[in-house]
Amino acid sequence: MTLTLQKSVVCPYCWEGWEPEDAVWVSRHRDLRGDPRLGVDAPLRFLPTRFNARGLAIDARDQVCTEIACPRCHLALPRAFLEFKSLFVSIVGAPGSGKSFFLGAAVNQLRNILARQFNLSFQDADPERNITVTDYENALFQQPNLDKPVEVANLIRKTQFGDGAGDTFYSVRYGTHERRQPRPFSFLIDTLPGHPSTEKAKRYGRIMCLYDNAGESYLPTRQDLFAEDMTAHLIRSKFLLFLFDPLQDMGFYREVERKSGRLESGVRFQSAQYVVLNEAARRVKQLLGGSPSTLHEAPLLVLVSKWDAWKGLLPELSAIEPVRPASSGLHGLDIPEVERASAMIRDLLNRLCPTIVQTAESFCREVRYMPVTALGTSPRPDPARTDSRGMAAEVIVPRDIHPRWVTVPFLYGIGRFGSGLVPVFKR
Ligand SMILES: Nc1nc2c(ncn2[C@@H]2O[C@H](COP(=O)(O)OP(=O)(O)OP(=O)(O)O)[C@@H](O)[C@H]2O)c(=O)[nH]1
Ligand SMILES: [Mg+2]
Ligand SMILES: [Zn+2]
Repeated sequence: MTLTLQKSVVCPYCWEGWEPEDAVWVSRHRDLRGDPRLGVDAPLRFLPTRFNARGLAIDARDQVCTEIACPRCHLALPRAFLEFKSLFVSIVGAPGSGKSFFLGAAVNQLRNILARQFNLSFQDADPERNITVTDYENALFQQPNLDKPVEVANLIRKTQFGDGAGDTFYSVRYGTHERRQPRPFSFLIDTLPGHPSTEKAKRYGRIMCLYDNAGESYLPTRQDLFAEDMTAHLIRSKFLLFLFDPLQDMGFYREVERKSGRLESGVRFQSAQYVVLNEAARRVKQLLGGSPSTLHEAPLLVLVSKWDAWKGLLPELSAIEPVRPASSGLHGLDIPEVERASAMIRDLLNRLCPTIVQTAESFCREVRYMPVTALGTSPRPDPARTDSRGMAAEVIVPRDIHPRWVTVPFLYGIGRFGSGLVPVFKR
């Protein structure tokens, strides 16, 4: 099979654009070590002059190489990046807002519904890095005993800073200067036979790169030299996801409590969440160099998390995903339904925590609001177990986990920026 290469590749770590022929290769022979960017133990990167019959480069000690790397930052990347366009997506949210749970639930559901309803394959483009998400998925959906309550806080650990195998960044040296480059989770979304786009010669597939930071990276008070490096993906993203946790918002929480009585014990009020969104907006505007009043062009999807706990506030909002069968036998996203939900949630937020709406709408030109719940069922306190603060720990029965609307933000984004991969219904 002949490969069709992209005209230009954008590195998912440093965002430098380059042509596929400029890719450097990663040496295989164990004696070929030492790289100015990645350190003395990293395999040597080289521009090949010899290839084998399968087009794989041969290193200076005659070993056949399989890995390529970015010519600028020297980080290895899957070869699929040479063949498919990428689609960058940033996830922003305060610590504990539910980003990791959401990601685990969304990726798991995308694996199922994209094939079944949209004739698309959804595969790990970088399985090594994606292990973290796979672990989230396993925690949520592969518990050995479906009926034994599990402590929610132990299901998925807090996202850490770090540069181990499954961790969030790489350290790269540019002369005397060190940078931290975030490692996205990456997924190859491609058409399966029967998808309307496969009839055309062009390649429609996309590599979706998801950047998930620890919530702390967005706190303006954090004295982190690298926070800006770690969040520079914001300006590359086609769309931005902001996870807003209504249970960490005093005004919203009080309303939930008023409507549904006592809530879970795990609630923590941290600093106001608009601060996190504001900090993301400030960095985007600073990096793009425009005036602070210019609105950013990428759509912002404000995802109001933990819907299971606040669904009583908007009983008319349907838990059924806004996905409808189309005449082609495939499914499409029902945009009017998404807009209707967005308008309802905007009204609710405007009433209970208007600073979120104001901050979002002074950041991006287009803002949509969506409900999401990774669990679908609210955890309950188990008096027999105590958490680290000595309170009754929150537990959930694995069989009761039913995520809602978690794929909608991705279907919406892929529908808009994935050139025909996901059909949409308009009014
Ligand atoms: N009720 C409810 N609680 C949830 C849901 N998703 C997450 N939580 C709770 O929120 C906590 C934090 O969720 P995480 O996904 O770890 O939050 P995060 O945004 O990744 O946090 P950092 O890694 O600290 O940035 C979890 O321990 C759960 O207790 C949900 O869908 N419903
Ligand atoms: Mg996390
Ligand atoms: Zn690079």
